[in-house]
Amino acid sequence: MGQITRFGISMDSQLLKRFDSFIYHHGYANRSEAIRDLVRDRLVKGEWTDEKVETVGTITIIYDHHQRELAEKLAEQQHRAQESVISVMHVHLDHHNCLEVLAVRGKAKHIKTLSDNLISAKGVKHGKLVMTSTGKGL
Ligand code: NI
Repeated sequence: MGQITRFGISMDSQLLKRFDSFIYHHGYANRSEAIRDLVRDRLVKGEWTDEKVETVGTITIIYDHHQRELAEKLAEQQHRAQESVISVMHVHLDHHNCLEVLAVRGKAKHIKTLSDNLISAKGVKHGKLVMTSTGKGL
């Protein structure tokens, strides 16, 4: 972390009231911490549109492993993108359903392609890409 700089913010009273309600409901100790998080969140969003930046994220999918050839297809996609996949956790939720969480790292477009390929596969019931950051520069 660099040097701390204090600065003032002018804001519409109604907007500030809503912001204070937001920070209270999300457990923030003060406005500064909430504003820092909002700024970081916006910067991370920017990282995912910059082709030069290395991104980090997770892809979560829920699927029925009885679906014909699905497990093989999902494994094939992951092997094809093996440079982006750091780690995979597989949980057998019940007799039918599996939960898979992939930790991924690399160029945003490669990770988005992998995520789209996994989530759109027939038999995947739900999926989500969480786009976060290496943390460098935050
Ligand atoms: Ni399973």
